[in-house]
Amino acid sequence: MATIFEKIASGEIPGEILHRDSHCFVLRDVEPRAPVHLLIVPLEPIRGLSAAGEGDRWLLGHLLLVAKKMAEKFAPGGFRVVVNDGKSAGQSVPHLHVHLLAGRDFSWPPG
Ligand code: DGP
Repeated sequence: MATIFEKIASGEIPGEILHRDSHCFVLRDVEPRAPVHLLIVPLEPIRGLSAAGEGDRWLLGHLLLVAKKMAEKFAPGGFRVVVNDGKSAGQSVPHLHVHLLAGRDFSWPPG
């Protein structure tokens, strides 16, 4: 079954796309945890980081570089990048995505 992110990428479900290239797209998180909360999502429906392999090396780097590019535009004061993987980490959508959070101070370690 297609994930919510595949449906947004295909246009089946509407979503404001802030960036799109041939490998990924970026949208605002529907449940923002910070004033800036973007999701960088690969078009390839990899279940999560733990399902990525050696062949995904370039794509994984690309996702981080797109996060950096988005941060230059939306998060000039600093940002945090998060990848949740699996139930205990709170992953709710089984499609790899990078959270880009900014616009407030973050505690460490994260909760
Ligand atoms: P995670 O918990 O790491 O799997 O993050 C999934 C995020 O996806 C979560 O913060 C909420 C967001 N999300 C879920 N459904 C939608 C949707 O339909 N649109 C958007 N923009 N975000 C969604």
